Amino acid sequence: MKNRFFSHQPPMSTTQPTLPSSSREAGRNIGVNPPETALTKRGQTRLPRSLIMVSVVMSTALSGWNSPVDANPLGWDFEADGQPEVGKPAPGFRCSGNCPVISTEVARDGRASLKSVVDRINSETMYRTEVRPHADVVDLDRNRGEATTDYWFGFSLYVPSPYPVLKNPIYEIFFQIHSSPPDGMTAAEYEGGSPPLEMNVKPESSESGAIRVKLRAMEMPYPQMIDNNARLVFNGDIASYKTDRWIDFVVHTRFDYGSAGFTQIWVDGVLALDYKGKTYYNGHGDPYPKFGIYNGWRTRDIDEPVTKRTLFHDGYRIAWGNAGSFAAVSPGTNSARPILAPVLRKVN
Ligand SMILES: [Ca+2]
Repeated sequence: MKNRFFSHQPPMSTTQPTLPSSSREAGRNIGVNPPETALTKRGQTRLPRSLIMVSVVMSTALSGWNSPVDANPLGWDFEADGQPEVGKPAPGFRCSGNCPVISTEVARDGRASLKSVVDRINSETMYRTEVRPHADVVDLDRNRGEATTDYWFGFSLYVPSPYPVLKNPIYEIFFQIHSSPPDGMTAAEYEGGSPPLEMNVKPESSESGAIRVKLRAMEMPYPQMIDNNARLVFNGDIASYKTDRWIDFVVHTRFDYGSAGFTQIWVDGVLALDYKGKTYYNGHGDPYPKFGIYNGWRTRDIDEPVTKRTLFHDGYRIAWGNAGSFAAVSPGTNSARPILAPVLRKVN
């Protein structure tokens, strides 16, 4: 397992260049203004597998997410039998703050994506609209000294314009890996802090900006009692973005507070971050992934002309161990084949 990180073939040279540019563009455009004929054709070719997946989804949903379905990679395309439940939260997830909802305004694949809105004035929670997979669906593991599982996350992000620079700039997280309390400890007792991995949009105009990544780790024993800045092991802009287009991300990481850790991030198929070193908090519980939008608006009454932020996510995949690879989770790779509907990994 230790050698996997070094022995797998470089994704850039194996997957992305082999994608026909037309299929990539088709993936990007479908759902923005989907021609009826294209949709019909797509639906027909996908039908048999879709039916199988729907039956799996229905049986698992009805049984309370405890069906003995075991899948790796896990995937969500935010569709349901080609009939997205617009305005509803996505099945298989739990909301953190406000609920992101399924939308057909834009889609990376299929007809729908997940829309996350934070409205500082009108949202019930003014700073957070995120989802995380149910704990019995995704169960990540940290390195406890012998485990060396590495994880792959793939998703596509759409930043709609205008997405203006804030008068009072603040973090705007669209994907994060969060830590959890040490085994046996309640959330109330937990000295947690900022996420070990966070990915932000940092607007530089209403139509463009930077992808800012922060990685945090702590090697000393829990409780560390140091501030979030002291935990930073990486803090930088890894890529730029433009609004009104899908941006494909692949994150490959191993959660470790020592030398076995690493984090690689590809943006649109280009390796934009290749970090080696500690990636997690010693003594904390297992990590979990979240996405949506999480910013720092803590009061509704501030001098900030921008009152609302909207982001879209689609083509979300998680893979680990031997099933993990760039191709297994990359939205670009997946545009050529059906993405799994919500499935379960764990029994009990
Ligand atoms: Ca979709």
